[in-house]
Amino acid sequence: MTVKTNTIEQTAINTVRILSVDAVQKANSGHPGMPMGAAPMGHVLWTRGMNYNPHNPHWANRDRFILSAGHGCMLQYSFLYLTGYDLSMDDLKHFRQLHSKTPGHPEYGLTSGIEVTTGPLGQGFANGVGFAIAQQFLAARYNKTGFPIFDYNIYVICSDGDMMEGVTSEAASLAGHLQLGNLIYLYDDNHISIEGKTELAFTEDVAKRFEAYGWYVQVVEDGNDIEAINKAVKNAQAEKQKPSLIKIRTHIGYGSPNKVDTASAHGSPLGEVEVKQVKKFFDFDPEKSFEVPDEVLRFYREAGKKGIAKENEWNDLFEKYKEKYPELAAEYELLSKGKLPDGWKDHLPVFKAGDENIATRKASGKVLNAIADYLPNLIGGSADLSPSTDTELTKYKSFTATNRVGRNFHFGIREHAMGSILNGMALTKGIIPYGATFLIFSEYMRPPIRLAAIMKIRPIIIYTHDSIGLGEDGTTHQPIEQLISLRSIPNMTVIRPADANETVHAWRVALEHRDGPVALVLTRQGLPVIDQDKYAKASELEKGAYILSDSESEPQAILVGSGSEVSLLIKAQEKLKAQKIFVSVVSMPSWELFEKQDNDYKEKVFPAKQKKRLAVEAGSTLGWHKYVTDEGDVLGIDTFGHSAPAEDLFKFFGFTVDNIVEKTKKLINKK
Ligand SMILES: Cc1ncc(C[n+]2csc(CCOP(=O)(O)OP(=O)(O)O)c2C)c(N)n1
Repeated sequence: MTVKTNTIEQTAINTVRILSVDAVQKANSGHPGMPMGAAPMGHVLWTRGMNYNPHNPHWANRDRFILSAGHGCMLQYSFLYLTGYDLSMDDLKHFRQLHSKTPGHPEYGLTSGIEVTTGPLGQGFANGVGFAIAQQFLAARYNKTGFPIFDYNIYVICSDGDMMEGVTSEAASLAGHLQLGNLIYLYDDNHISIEGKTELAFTEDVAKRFEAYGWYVQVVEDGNDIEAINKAVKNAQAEKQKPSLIKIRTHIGYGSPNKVDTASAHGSPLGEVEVKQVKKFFDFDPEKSFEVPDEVLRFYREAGKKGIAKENEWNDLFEKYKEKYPELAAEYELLSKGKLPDGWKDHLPVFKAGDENIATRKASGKVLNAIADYLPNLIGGSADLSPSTDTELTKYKSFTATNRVGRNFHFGIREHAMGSILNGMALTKGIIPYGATFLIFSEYMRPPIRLAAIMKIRPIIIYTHDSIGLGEDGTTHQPIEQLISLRSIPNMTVIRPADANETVHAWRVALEHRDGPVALVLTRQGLPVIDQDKYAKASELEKGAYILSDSESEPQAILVGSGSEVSLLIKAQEKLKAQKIFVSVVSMPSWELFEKQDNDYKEKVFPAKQKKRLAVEAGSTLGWHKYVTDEGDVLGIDTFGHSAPAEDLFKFFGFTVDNIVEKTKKLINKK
């Protein structure tokens, strides 16, 4: 702890340190150590490295900044305030308080200038790769000679914790492979995490590891040396082929005489006495809190203002672009507002009853390929399962290191990173990303799904092989509790269509959806196409649940189900009718869409006077009692599956027309 100079830049950096320390102390909670060590690298980014305009945080060509080590968010909040974003000193003083703009970890949509919600370590790191892919795609589609409309970079500050998480390895491996030279990551290498020195559990050579991934790695030995950091950032900006990692040796709690380089600087306030010591160390008044010298505020505000001119220049460029390439410009303007081109829905396929059975995964593939030409921003792929999930856009090429207009993505067998990357893509205006795997492997990507739900962003996730219906692969691959588990995530929309035409409308709903991720849950096995002339129209799917087949007279029971089980319900209804027992059949592809309907509609589908309701779904019974009530019954699966042909499994678990008929009769006769 020897570096002490009194240049304006040093005072500015120390102001950030002290603001962070004061805010954590006032909140009596938070992480002071990380901002104290990382303030110089932040300073370089916000004053020399990044293009941003605090007055328009949505400028399309701004550099993106992600604080993957979200716990250190006072670093980011300090810079946002100081450079002139819509964040006040008062907001800093309300750090971590109810309804403040300065929550315990950065939250997208809440605070101006926060590009993505971070906190679970590794996520921000992997989100950055999604942002980088999206930038490359936009650049390849829209940039023209003399018109570098999209040439921004993605800057990430990440920590030891980020480096230890598995999702980071997945994402870094893919980023190296794809040669995402627009990634510039600064690694806050402070050798300390919560339990103490990182060497307790983490001794690998991170630089060598990233070199092996194909990254351009630079090492800065002194995290206080802003000229060295600046030089490394400039080198990284010049490197267009490889993603950059700048490993910067810092000291957690720098400036705190008793806590520097210790875990006690990580996650709790330094304490009143130590805070005064810190201020003395940096030549600040120990009796004052939240002190920002005028010249420091001026300095950072000036740095922020440079962005206004930069954006103005870009706006002029875009105006000229509009004149020269009116169609492309109009397309981007439309798509970036989240709108879809007119007429795309006219190309949705219609499947005919009587056609041969078709798996909903196959139907989904046909939908995707039918609309791909009309939705140029719909891009995605799978985690090495595109033949099984039917997600290839057959007329289009793959997105690779040398072909950035490709629309098929090969995420590799990296479900977790795929989820996080989709989030980064979904956060880039003008892109609609989708990703696919088997429903069982939603387990490998829950953290990013949950974050997408928190952020209310809309990646589309295709989950196939949705039940015991996948057959012989057996217990490990057969989802049981996954449907209810996904349904339990707030802001998540799960849709499990009953046939090919419901799948068409599931896609329509997903593409028009806002405010949260959508999972399309699809079968491996073929299903009959339900006759839309005889039964209700599949477009009713948008209501989440609808009377697919009404009963001829007052129903004695309601049969409700989703996905592959719905056709069984129709057959059971017919069999019961032959015995003069009348029931209605409700198709319920999405609980969440149904919950959005008004009470009158809900009463129509599930009349209060008819509580003899049987739910049938090849998954956990948990949750269905909400719809069938205590008086109803559920045919589901509350054990794990078995390895066997699908038909044998459906029989074994009781998903047969005869069993449904029997269960319905029992329910009707129950007193
Ligand atoms: C996935 C995940 N696991 C655990 C945590 C809890 N946690 C917060 S910070 C941290 C480690 C801190 O070490 P480091 O990343 O080096 O940050 P620093 O100590 O430098 O602030 C942990 C385990 C988390 N935020 N995310």
